[in-house]
Amino acid sequence: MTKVLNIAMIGGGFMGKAHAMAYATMPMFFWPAPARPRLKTIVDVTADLAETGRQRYGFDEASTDWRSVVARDDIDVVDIVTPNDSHAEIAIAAAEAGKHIICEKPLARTGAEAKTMLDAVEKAGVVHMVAFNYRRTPAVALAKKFISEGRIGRILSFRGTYLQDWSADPNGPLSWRFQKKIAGSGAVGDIGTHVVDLARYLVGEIVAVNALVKTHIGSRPVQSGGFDQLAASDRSGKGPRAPVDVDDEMIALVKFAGGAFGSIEATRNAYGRNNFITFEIHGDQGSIAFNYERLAELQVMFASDPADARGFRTVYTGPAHPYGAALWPIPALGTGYGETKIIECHDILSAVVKGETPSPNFRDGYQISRIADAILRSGEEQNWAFIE
Ligand code: NAI
Ligand code: SOE
Repeated sequence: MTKVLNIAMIGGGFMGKAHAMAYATMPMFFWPAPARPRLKTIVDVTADLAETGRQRYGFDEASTDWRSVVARDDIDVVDIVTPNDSHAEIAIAAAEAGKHIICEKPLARTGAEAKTMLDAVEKAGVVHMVAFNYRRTPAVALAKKFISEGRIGRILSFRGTYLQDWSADPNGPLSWRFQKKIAGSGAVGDIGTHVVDLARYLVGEIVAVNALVKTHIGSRPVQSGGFDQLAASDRSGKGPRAPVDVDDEMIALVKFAGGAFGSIEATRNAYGRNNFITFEIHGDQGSIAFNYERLAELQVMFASDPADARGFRTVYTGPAHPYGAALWPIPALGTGYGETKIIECHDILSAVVKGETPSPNFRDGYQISRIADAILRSGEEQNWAFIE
């Protein structure tokens, strides 16, 4: 019989919805499922929000007290989908209570904070994952497969971007994502870390960075409480404004331990770009290119192709590719953001059942936070920053 794992979800905003959808649908895709998730309890800051989450996402119970929830004997997995400032406190308490943990990215606001979380999960011996889900896009996993098989040879360079435009309007609200005490940093931690995860996954460890980091919009209309209004409709700019104390944009040169080099860019102010996560990787035997805005496709070029047929070709991911057997039966039927979260849900529950350490885990999350720290430090000092 399929094992049942009881889930406690802390936070019911954007990611609460994405993770709840993944728990509900994962066994429809991955069957036999590693475990059947039971949506036991959802926690939010007010009784109204928690109850709305319960009804909307299908949890048994609602609560406003994450401390008592993570300590309960009948909870197996704690899913942390709150803003970044509460990840550490919740994760450490959950680890001390012996719960397995999936925590949204970035793992923490700083490398030092992430280290306290890593220490707690390792001490407790629980399974842990950080939710950098874009590496679970089938086309990205296919890029990893090609690189691991040596199909593009030795990696020479990586160019990665994450460009969005939801914060380009100076009258967009000052949500938690623009407040250092809550978010830790701006574009660097929020979206740059996704590219750092992809770079480490595909190419290897990053050992040094040299970055430009800037805040273009110095103040925004105050948004008091509530969850992040990423695309708020009220852009009148009326009402009091408060300072933005995080970065808007960064461009970094990066050096990899294996000798490759490259660049990483992140901004949420790039008009016309929505979820423009791209990478282009050049090897000495070929190249790979990916754009999340066309996420079912991988562009590949192999140097061994005949001279008269050289050039990038489009591979449409489907059943022949990573995770494909569990998804849809025909290539290019369409996969989306939801599928990355369904795959992520499968992989964390599978790791829990098998007692394995999945990737990316809190050690990866810690290392990524250290790299984010180094990017910010380099931006301030206008110099190379090294990650030992
Ligand atoms: P959100 O603002 O939409 O929702 C956050 C929710 O957490 C709200 O319902 C809020 O009331 C609740 N909350 C805040 N503090 C809480 C506490 N102490 N206890 C219980 N509930 C609490 O935020 P969103 O977009 O869902 O982001 C949450 C996390 O997910 C962040 O770390 C963010 O960086 C990450 N994220 C990851 C994405 C990905 O693609 N992997 C996409 C969007 C967000
Ligand atoms: C906002 O920039 C955001 O929701 C990020 O927080 C997520 O990590 C990203 O995947 C989508 O955009």
